[in-house]
Amino acid sequence: MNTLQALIWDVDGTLAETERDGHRVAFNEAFEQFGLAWRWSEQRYGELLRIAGGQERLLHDLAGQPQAPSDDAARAELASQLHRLKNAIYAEIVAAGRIALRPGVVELMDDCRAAGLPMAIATTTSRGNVAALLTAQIGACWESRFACVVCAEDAPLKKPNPQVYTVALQRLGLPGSAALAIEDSSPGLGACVAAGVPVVLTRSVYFADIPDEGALASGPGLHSCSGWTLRGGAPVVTPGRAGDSRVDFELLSRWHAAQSHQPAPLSVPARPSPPG
Ligand code: XBP
Ligand code: MG
Repeated sequence: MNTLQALIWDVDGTLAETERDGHRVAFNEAFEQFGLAWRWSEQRYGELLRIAGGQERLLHDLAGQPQAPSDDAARAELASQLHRLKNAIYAEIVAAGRIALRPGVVELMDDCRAAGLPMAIATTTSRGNVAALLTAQIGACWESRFACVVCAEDAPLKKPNPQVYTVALQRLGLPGSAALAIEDSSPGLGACVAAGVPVVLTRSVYFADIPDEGALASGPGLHSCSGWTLRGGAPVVTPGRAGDSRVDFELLSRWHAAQSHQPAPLSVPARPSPPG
């Protein structure tokens, strides 16, 4: 049997709902400080989230903004400056404790610690942003909870490219099949599938309706087993277990073990086309 040997966490959307009230608000504040006239609405930001990576997202949008410089190099420089400022503002927002971890996250982290299961982080965002969020939510020694923390600086090819997961697996010294990832988005799902890491989808606000093709299981959050579906239609919970209990270490281990008995099923989900 293929035993679960590590749990790999995505950050934005999975550990916390950071996008709408964190990154988006910080981007808009950066536009304002730069004297730029446009702002990203909640809906527009949702469309732009199909592009992973804040700077890449910004560059994509700038290409269609009449006010932005027409020269490529000047646009790239503006994107870089705006992104730096956005990250500083974002760090202030999360350091102030304005964005909480999603329900069930801390409990599952505690389960893993109690069970001696190594945890890792694999994210498209920067180390500074992760540190700001987790220092505020877990404490100054947050990093000691993780066997490795792989961020944009370590893996510049953004999800759905599998790089961030292949680097995490290298550092963990594990094949993908021995780990389990928790993700919230289409790019995240695509990265896991391409890296051969079984993945559980905890749907976030901006990715509430995405297809779960390639995911081992998908559901609304770790705080409860209700609303979850398992690949192949297997029962989510085992007999004798309360249906409203949370998604805990034992349940994840069972799901992971069950999928390792199934024939290799994963197909790469179609990559959504960039927003117009
Ligand atoms: C989600 C992302 C990130 C954030 C913004 O990352 O795509 O780009 O939206 O962060 P995750 P940056 O892999 O954690 O879901 O501006 O630092 O890129
Ligand atoms: Mg995410």
